[in-house]
Amino acid sequence: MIFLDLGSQPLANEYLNKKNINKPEKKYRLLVDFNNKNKIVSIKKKFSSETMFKNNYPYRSSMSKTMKTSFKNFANEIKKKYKPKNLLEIGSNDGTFLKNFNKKKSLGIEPCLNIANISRKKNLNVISDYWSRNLAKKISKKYGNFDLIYSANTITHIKNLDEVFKAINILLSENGLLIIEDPSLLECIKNNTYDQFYNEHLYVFSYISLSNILKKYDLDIYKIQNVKQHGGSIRYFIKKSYKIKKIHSSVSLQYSKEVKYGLHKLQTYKKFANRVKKSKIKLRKIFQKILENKKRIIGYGATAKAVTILNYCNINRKNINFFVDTTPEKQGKFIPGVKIPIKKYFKINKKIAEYIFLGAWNFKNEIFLKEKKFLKLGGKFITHVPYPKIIN
Ligand code: DWN
Ligand code: SAH
Repeated sequence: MIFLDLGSQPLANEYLNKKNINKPEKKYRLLVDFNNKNKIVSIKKKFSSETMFKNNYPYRSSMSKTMKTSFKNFANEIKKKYKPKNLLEIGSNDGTFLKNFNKKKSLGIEPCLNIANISRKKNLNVISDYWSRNLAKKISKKYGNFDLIYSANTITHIKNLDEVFKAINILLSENGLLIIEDPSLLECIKNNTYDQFYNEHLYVFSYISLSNILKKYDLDIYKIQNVKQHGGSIRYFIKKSYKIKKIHSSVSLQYSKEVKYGLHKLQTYKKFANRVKKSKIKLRKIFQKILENKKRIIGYGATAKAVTILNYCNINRKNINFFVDTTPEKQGKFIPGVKIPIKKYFKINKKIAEYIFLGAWNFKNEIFLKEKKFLKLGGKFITHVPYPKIIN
């Protein structure tokens, strides 16, 4: 049942350049669906990995200190607690997580060649291919099976989940541990972060929906960790069903939180959709007022998420003069759909703009620290999370 219509959207991460900015852009209707049987929340139009993840992918995990630190800390926790004899990461990107492990005992899967090559420069062992049973069989022949398989913000990007988990079962050792880390649907719905929905996020998992999916593959979640990354994510600790000794209390706690909030009911998503419509009206009003007062706004963090917001709320370069971003692959380009230019990051001061729109709201604390002078001198931030407001 479709519960949210976020309008006609371009593909996020398909940044425009001076050559193609006036050419027609590929667009699709961003419709969000709730399946009342398996409780999965997904976007209706599911693009293939090959369409979205090519050899010019513009996202690097290492562009935020928050993610570098969280991956480093979690890697240390894994080494200490589980002492895996080897480790496979699906969606290893630029190696920000993988580089914390012994290079001879770890392997990354990263289909985007430009990003995979950044990992290879760190002497990491990375295969540039899309996750599949064929690939798993090839890896199994060469490396055998894996004690620990980790995947963050990737499995929700892959259309065919049946293929994903059948391939994982080929490689996961008998007592192996699978850890999946993804944005929490509960946090997304509670905080009205509707920008978590875009073409790469084919799914946004809840414990309820992921546990329903895993049942078909004799895999069970035996522990949950709620973490702050990306506006609130969940780490699911998963083992082969018949190998589980004890289900951790964090699982029943997460289940009851999700049921209490109503993640198993269509009504909850209809209420969310109403809040999203109100959020759009309120955010537009904030921008309108600032412009009437002849103040200037720039954007901070040209995120994939921001593409949804800006195109849904029709906020373009009349409202935001430009975005700053630390990612080399995004600088000098334009945000898809709304065509707002993206500049190389520089320290913001009030001579440039009085307001900053938080595209990367999930890194608010890191950004406020970096721009504390701007705030101290009276600069203000605009955010839509959990509702549109000005932060000073
Ligand atoms: O799921 C995904 C997540 C992991 O990353 C992918 N589908 C694509 C991507 O989504 P996103 O673009 O919404 O992710 P981030 O991590 O919220 O993007 C942050 C952006 O902000 C990056 O382009 C880097 C930039 N940034 C910056 O310019 N200055 C970030 C920080 C912290 C900063 O200080
Ligand atoms: N794990 C990193 C990167 C997440 S971005 C982090 O959490 O920061 C999503 C990553 O998944 C990209 O690097 C993309 O290339 C990769 N990816 C997308 N589809 C994939 C597929 N079918 N198989 C393997 N990796 C894939």
